[in-house]
Amino acid sequence: MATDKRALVTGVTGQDGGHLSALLIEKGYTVFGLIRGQHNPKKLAYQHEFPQVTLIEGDLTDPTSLFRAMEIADPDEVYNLGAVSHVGFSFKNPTLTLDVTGKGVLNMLEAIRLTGRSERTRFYQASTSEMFGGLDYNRPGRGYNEESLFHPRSPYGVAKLYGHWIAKNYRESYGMFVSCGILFNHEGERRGTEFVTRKITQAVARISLGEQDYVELGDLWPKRDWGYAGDYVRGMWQMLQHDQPDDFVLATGKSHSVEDFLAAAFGEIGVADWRPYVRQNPEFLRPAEVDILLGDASKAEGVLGWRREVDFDGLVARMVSHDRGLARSGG
Ligand code: GDR
Repeated sequence: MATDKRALVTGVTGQDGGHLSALLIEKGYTVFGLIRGQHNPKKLAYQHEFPQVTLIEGDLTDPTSLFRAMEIADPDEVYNLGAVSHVGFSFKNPTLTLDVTGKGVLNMLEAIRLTGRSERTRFYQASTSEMFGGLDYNRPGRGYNEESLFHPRSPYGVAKLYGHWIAKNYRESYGMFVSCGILFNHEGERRGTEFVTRKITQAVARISLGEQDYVELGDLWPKRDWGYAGDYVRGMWQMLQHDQPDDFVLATGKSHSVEDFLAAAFGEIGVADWRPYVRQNPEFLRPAEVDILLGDASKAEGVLGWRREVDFDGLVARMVSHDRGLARSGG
């Protein structure tokens, strides 16, 4: 598919950045990625996988670097995926989280506006189901949708809520094409091993080869609406191709506990009783927990025609199989 479009992706070396880079390259975009730090250990692997992408050194907390990135990339579309994105980490680094995950959105929007690109450049903001908080009083039976009440439960969720509202404010104040994807948890083989799903599938793979005895986790009862990241980046792209900027929930409409994920992942290696392989470590407990997340993606399905290809069982099978392959090859 030929296009002359140019895209700038922040958080390009993260899970979604990888999936989105592949999608945009396939669609013929000229892709630029913002990369942070004097020495970023992820840079080499990213460049090896995506040599077509031009990396620009910059940081969401440094507005001048974002102005520079705007001049170099001159993008039709900006996907703001960069963030401090680990909820547990955000409790230990709340100020950094605010600066990157919250104020970083404002810095990026200002870089678009003040370099005269408000009319041309479309902006995607990576909003999150963590803004809802999963509490009894605001938890709809059919799942959270775009109208649901927010009640974030972590410094990460609070910072993301600022990012969400400043993005909407720029849409309303300056008429910019700004769309927010309120994405529920999305996982896969590119997921960082600090997140619970990949931590489990990596451990299951190693346990199956006798290389690890058990995995240490926090609470096992929280429930999440887990989808496949590859399906979700297609939704991000669709949001920016739509004729109107808007907000959309992406979710599966099914919720599973961490225990359910453990059972499914150990099931993949023929282990019915996973309990002997799991220990609780208080280090992984959070000062406030989000109990249950369930999303209702009817709007994205109806308006954008968004569809998912991978379900919960398919997701777990895919991740375990990938991690077994990696473990066998010594990865
Ligand atoms: P989450 O994802 O906080 O939902 O945010 P995560 O995988 O970190 O946690 C999911 C649930 O598992 C529980 N848990 C553990 N979590 C981690 N990371 N490590 C453990 O050892 C562990 N044990 C139990 C957690 O307490 C939680 O209840 C993710 C991130 O990608 C966000 O950036 C994104 O916005 C949301 O998903 C949607």
